[in-house]
Amino acid sequence: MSDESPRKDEVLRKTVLITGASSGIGAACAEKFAIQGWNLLLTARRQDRLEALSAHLSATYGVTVNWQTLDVRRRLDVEQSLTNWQDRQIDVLINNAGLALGWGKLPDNNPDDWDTMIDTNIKGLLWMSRSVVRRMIATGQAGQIVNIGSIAGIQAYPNGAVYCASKAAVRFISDGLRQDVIEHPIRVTNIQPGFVETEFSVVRFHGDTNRAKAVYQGIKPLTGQDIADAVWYAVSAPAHVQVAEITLTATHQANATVIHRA
Ligand code: NDP
Ligand code: 8X3
Repeated sequence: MSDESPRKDEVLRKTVLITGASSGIGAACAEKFAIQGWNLLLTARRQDRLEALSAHLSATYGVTVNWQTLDVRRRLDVEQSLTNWQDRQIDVLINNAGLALGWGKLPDNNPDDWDTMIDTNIKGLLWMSRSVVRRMIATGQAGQIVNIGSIAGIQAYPNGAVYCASKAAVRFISDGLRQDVIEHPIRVTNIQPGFVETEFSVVRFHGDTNRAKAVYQGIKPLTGQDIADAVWYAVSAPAHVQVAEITLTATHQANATVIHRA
C-alpha cells in the first residue's frame, strides 16, 4: 500500500477510485483521469503493476496516486481498504475489476470458474459500491458510480452463459442503484463495451495467447483508451446530466454475435 497524502495545492483536485487498475480498461481510465488532473486511488491484485503504473502517472502528470492491493472478492478486505482511505473524498468509483473464465457449453463448464466470475463481477462490484455509496450519502457529497458492464449483459451468447449473466447483473444493479439513490446527487453509469483488446481474452482462455489473438482477427477492436474516453464523457457531463448507459462496439461489431471480419 502506498500512502502519499495530497499536497496542499492538490486537495481541491477530485479523486477517482478504480478497481482492476493493473491492466487494460482500468489502467487506461487511470491515465485518462490523471491527464485531466485528478488524484487517483488504484487497486488490483498485482502489486508490481500498480507500483509501476502509479510511479509513471504521478511522475508524468504530477497528480497524487495511491494504490492498495485488493482482491474485490474479499468483502472484509474491501471494507478495510475503504477504511484505509477514510480521509479521502472519493468523487468517482469505477467498478472495472472483472473477468470471463472459460469458454464452453454450460454443462461442461468448470463450476470454479463460475464462482470466480460471480464473486468478482457481481459480488465484488456490490461490496465496493456499498462502501463508497454509503460514504457519499453520509457526507452529502456529489458522486458517481461507473460500472464497466458489457454488451454480454444485453445479449447472451453461446459458450459464455455465466459471464453474460454476470454482466446482465451489472446492468440491473446499475439500474436499481440509480433508483435507490435518486434523492442524492449521485449518478450511476453503466458502460457496455463490445470487443476491447486487453488481457481479457488471455485470461478467459487461461493464458492461451494464440486463442486470445484469434478473437480479434479480421476486426479492429476497441482499445482501453476508447472505453476511458466514454467513461470520461459520462463523468465530465454537467452536474444535472446523468449518463445512465453507454454501449460502444467496434464499427464492424453490431452486437455480441454479429461481427464482420475482413
Ligand atoms: P484485463 O484482463 O486487461 O483487466 C482486468 C482487470 O481486473 C485487471 O486489472 C485485474 O487485475 C482485475 N481483476 C480481476 N480479478 C480481480 C479481483 N478478484 N480483484 C481485483 N481486481 C481484479 O481486462 P479488461 O481491461 O478488458 O477488463 C476490465 C473490465 O471490462 C472487466 O469487468 C471486463 O468484464 C470488462 N469488459 C471487457 C471487455 C473486453 O472485450 N476486453 C468488453 C466489455 C467489458 P489483477 O489481475 O491485478 O487483480
Ligand atoms: C467482453 C465482450 O463480447 O467478449 O465483455 O463478451 S465479449
